Amino acid sequence: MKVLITGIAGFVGSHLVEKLLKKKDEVFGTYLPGESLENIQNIRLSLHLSGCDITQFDQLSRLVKRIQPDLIYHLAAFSSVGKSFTHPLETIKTNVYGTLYLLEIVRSLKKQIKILVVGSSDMYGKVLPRDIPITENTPLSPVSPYGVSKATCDLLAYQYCKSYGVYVIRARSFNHTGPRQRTGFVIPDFASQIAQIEAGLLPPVLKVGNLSAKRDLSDVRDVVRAYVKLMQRGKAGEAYNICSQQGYSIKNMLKVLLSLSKKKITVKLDKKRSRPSEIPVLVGDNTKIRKTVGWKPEIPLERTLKETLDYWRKRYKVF
Ligand code: A2R
Ligand code: GDD
Repeated sequence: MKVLITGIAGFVGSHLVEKLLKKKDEVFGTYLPGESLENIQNIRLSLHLSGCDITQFDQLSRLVKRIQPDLIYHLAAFSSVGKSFTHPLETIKTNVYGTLYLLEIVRSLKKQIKILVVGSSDMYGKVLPRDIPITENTPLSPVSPYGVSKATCDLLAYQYCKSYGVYVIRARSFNHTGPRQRTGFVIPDFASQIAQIEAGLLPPVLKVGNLSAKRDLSDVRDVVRAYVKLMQRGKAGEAYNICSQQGYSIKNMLKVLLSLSKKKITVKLDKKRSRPSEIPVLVGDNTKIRKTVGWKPEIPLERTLKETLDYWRKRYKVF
């Protein structure tokens, strides 16, 4: 199989490519020219890498036509919900146009190519308490530029499948974390500060944003396993929640991370980390993917949090 991953050097892309190489797939990947390739430095020689800005139709078109992949995992995106509030244009341009261009390029090719479009639970937005856990039929009510962009990509994927017969599978991923996720997301934000405090690089004060939100958090390695299974068994045009079906408060996740450190650390609210509109609860129902694709999460949250903290400890040379 010739597989193309857009956004291969990002957090999820770097875990997905490791999994695909074990399956002996031939992997092609795109990165944004200028971005760091650190996440994939150990496997670079096993891949075909190309710089490509997905907002440039001609670049993307030349690349896909040259590779002629059988499968495309579309991960490249502006991925931060928090930053999307201050960068709405860049968010919409990258996510909506990038996805639309890819769908349009695939539509124009004679070859049948399967695409997995990676969406987000953020597209569900502020759901009513009676709609928790969220199923794939819950209405989309996004409240961030990022959520709007991902809702649009999800609908474009649906329309390209129904109108033009493009084989698109719509993944709706809830929160996921693990080693290599960069700061700007809650777990690396907390874990990187703890590691810096342990290394003596920061005073023992951990800055946090809103701790009352509840999220459904999975391990990135479980999530990439879901992507591979969806590519094998997912139905064209269908949407699938990828989630643990467990709601964890951010406060409790912080408690677990702090309990893994011997340092006495105080917690301080940093108003700059709050958002103009916050989704209080995002917990998904994973019945559909369990029943139709045969996926379930396997890695316990405690292990994910410990391995993420250890990743940051290694970066700051705590050990
Ligand atoms: O932002 P950078 O320089 O790290 O590059 C990101 C890349 N990217 C692009 N690639 C091509 N053309 C663009 N215009 C463009 N803008 C950004 O996509 C990064 O390497 C990759 C996305 O990876 P992460 O930001 O690490 O996100 P993550 O967590 O791997 O998310 C994968 C997918 C995304 O669609 C998220 O929205 C979704 O899962 O949650
Ligand atoms: N980033 C961050 N940093 N968030 C914090 C902090 C902090 O210091 N303190 C509290 N939070 C809260 C946020 O306000 C939010 O309620 C929650 O922690 C999770 O924030 P993020 O980790 O930034 O994730 P997200 O839920 O906004 O978005 C992530 O999950 C989506 C799937 O639901 C991202 O990974 C998206 O790309 C992904 O699509």
